[in-house]
Parts: sequence; C-alpha cells; structure tokens
Amino acid sequence: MPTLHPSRTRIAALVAAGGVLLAGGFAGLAPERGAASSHREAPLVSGQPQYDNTDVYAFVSPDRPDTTTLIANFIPLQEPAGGPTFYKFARDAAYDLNIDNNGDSLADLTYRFEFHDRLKNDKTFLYNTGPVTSLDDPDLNFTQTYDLTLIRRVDGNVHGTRKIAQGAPVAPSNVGRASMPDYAKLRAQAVRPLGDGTAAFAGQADDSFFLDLRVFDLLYGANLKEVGNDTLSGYNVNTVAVQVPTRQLVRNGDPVIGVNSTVQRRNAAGGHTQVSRLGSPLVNEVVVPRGKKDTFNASSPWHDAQFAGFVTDPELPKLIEQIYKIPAPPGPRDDLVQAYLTGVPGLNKPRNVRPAELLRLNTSIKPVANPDRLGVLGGDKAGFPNGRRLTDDVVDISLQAVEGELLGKKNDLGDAVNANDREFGSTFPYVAQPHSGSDVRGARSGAAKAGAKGKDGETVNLLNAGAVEDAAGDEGSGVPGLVPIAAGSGVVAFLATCGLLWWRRRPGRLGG
Ligand SMILES: [Ca+2]
Ligand SMILES: [Ca+2]
Ligand SMILES: [Ca+2]
Repeated sequence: MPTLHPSRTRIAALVAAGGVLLAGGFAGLAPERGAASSHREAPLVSGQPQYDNTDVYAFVSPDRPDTTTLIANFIPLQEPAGGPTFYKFARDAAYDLNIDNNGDSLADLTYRFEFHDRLKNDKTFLYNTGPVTSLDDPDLNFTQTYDLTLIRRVDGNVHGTRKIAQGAPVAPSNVGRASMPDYAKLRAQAVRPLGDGTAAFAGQADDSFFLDLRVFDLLYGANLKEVGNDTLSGYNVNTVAVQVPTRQLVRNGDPVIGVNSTVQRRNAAGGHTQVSRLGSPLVNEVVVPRGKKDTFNASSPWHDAQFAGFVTDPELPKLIEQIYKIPAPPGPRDDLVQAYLTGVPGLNKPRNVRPAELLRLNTSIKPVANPDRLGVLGGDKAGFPNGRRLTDDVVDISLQAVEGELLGKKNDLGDAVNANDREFGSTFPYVAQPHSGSDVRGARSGAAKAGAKGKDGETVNLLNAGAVEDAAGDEGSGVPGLVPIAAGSGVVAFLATCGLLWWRRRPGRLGG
C-alpha cells in the first residue's frame, strides 16, 4: 500500500468511525458473515487489504441468461495513481467463490483463484517500462497470473478438484494514459473463455459499490447539504469473476443457490486459515458487533445458528426508535431470521435450508431489460435481495425497508447516490473499467457528484424529512444530525424487514 495521503486518511477514518457507530447500533442482527459492501469492516482484515472482501454479486447474466455470473471484489479504496507498486492479489491466499446448491449451508462448489507474480526486470522500480499495448507486452514489467480450480464437495468434504485455468493473465492496474493508452483492450484480453461455456476474469476494476460514506463522519458533520456524494467514486478494487452455465451450478431441480466469497490465507502449518467471508451486503459491517467481526470473518455458515439471538432481538431498530421516534417492530423478529438466514419463501428460499447467511439467488428468475435499482422493493424480482446485481442500490433498499416501507409506511429515503460513478459493462465481467492513474482526483469528484444526483428526481435524500415525518412524527424530523445513522444502519435493517414483511405486502410479486 502506498502512503496514505490526506483524502485516503479521511475516508479510512470515516469508515472506522462508521464501524463503531454501526456496530454499536447493531449488535446483533445477524448471521455472521463478512458481508458485501464490507470495506475495512473488521479490525484484522482492515489492516490487510489484499485479503479484504468488499462486495459479492450473483445474478443471472443479462446477455447470456442460461448462465450465472459471480463476482467478488477485494483491496478497497485503491487510489488509481498509487504506484509504483500498484495493486496485486496476494500470493499466499486462495480467493474463493462458494456455491451451496442444496441448502445445507456447506459449499458444494468452489471456484478458487490462486495468484502468481512475474517480474521481468528487477533492476527498475517501474511497473511498466514503456507503453503497454497487450498483456504479454515486454514493457509490462510486473504481471500476475492465476490458476482457477473447481473444487467439488459432498457434505463439506472435498470430493474432487479440477484445474480449469492455468497461468491465466490478470488485468493490470491502470497506471495511466501514457502507460496504457487503450486499457479496454488489455481488459478484454484478460477475459478468458474456459470451454463448456464458463468464463473467468481477474483484474482491476472500478469499485462497483456506490454510497455516501460520509454517514460515518459524525453524521455528515451536521451539514446534511453534503449528502449525495459517492464516496467510493474514483477508487478501484481488484475483481475476480466467473460466468458459469447455470445447469452446472444447481442441483436436484432446485433453482436457488447460496453464494459467498471467502479468502483462505496460507498458514505456517501448510494449510489454510479463513480470514474473510462475505455474502449479503453490509452484514459484517453493520450487523456483527465489533467484538465479533474477526470471528465472523473466520466462521463457517454452518455455525450461523449461533447468532440467531442477535437476529431475533436486534439492537438497530431500537436505536432508530431512540433517534427517530419510529417504533421498533416487536420481537422476536422471526421475519429477520427468514430474511437473513433462510431466504424468502416464494422468492429465494431453498427447498431444504439450514439457516445461514448466504447471498441467495433464484436462478430461474429471468433477467429484465431495465433493472430497477430498488430490486424486489421496486417490483423487480431479478434484483437484490434475490442475488445482487451491480446496479442494485442496496443502501436505499435497506434504508427504505428499515424505515417501514414493508410495513406500509411508504418512503423514498436514500443517500441520494442512485448509481455507480461509471457505467457497467453489458458483457462479462460487467464491472466498470478501472479509473486511470492519470485522472485528476478533483476533476473526478466533481463529475461524480453531478452524476450522483441522477435523474431519479423523485428520490428523497436524507435531508428531506417529509418521508421520515410520516413515519416518525414531527419529533422525528427534528434531529437532522442523526438521520444518517439510519442510513448506514439501513443496510442492516433492510435485512431486518425484508423478509416476511416484504412477503406479506407484495405476495404476487414474490410468487416466482
Ligand atoms: Ca451444500
Ligand atoms: Ca464506482
Ligand atoms: Ca443509494
């Protein structure tokens, strides 16, 4: 990692502060899993960005609907100009995409990425020694390759392994225009068809998560006019992704799969130790209490039942009641157990399920031409929480749900960031091209801010107390500085309210 400059430090501090707030507010909602949207969420992994899962996505491929795409992002908050070392995957880790296809919470399939470094010339500090026009360009001094192994398990025990890619090239960090005049060409060369319809990708990309992280800066510093900035705009991550014929992922006619991503780090004994775990967005970030975050990252979904108490008696709705005067739904919250641990009946619950925090995708629900950023909440069953697409606005979905949308208290709350700062691709791997090291951050931020306002004029940001007033009464709108807490916690709360409530309110839409 390069030395932190002021803006990086600020963001890191915000995230850290948010972790405290959210952890404190949420001591228990849920299962433990390193959730998606999980940037620097736990003490240990926050100091080891190479092993830090930030988000996981699982969706039916829009352009190849007989396939399913799985994506996991790592190494958060990459400043694009962060050379000369730039950003690489760890060599001592296995980056896993895990699929449970029989509902028992144990991975039946794992796509494992393992990386290798190649340095052409160790007499220079340069990442590249001239303009790079292809992945095998002699001027690309440092490169990584990966092996991709498909691991099959039965009842959690390895039953077979098959190497499906060897020495595949990683798309490099986007150093800048002078070094990489046509980065898109390099990216395209890193998309690898593997036969039998499977494709794989590994490399740098724009961070596909979008939100206003200033919620963590003492609640916008009491100046709510500043909401609506995509804090992650302009930053990159490292992505691994596979696209697999869906028939190879499902079993016994059940179209629902449970997905997560884990990082297994090689240990001194020659084995692996799990250091990161992530499924649904924001679970470890805002659901799991701070004292349990590292434990969560090391845990198996098989043991998630131990957190049922946190789920049935969550602290977050109580905190929101305290701040907004919105009465917390009465416990025990069996609805949360359903939303977090089992999937929603009629939508994405496996036929036989052992409660566990996994991102659950019903692969039989077809992709739509114009995805609704609010996913199922917007009447679009092909989106979050049925899996997660890149365009799904999981912060707004969560916020609206926690503030009573699913209980009939309609609202249009959000963080006023409705879309990513860069357009996603229409073909695999879909993630946006990484920001270039030659971009100027100030210019980038300005553009991102304008874009963040979007065209969705009806969306109400956190400044607009009207929606909150309806639910909370006049008192609720009088605490502007505290509103953002709910926004951050909303992610968690979403899970808290999206289960039965959702189901009751829109049964017809969930009937797939
Ligand atoms: Ca299984
Ligand atoms: Ca982005
Ligand atoms: Ca949003």
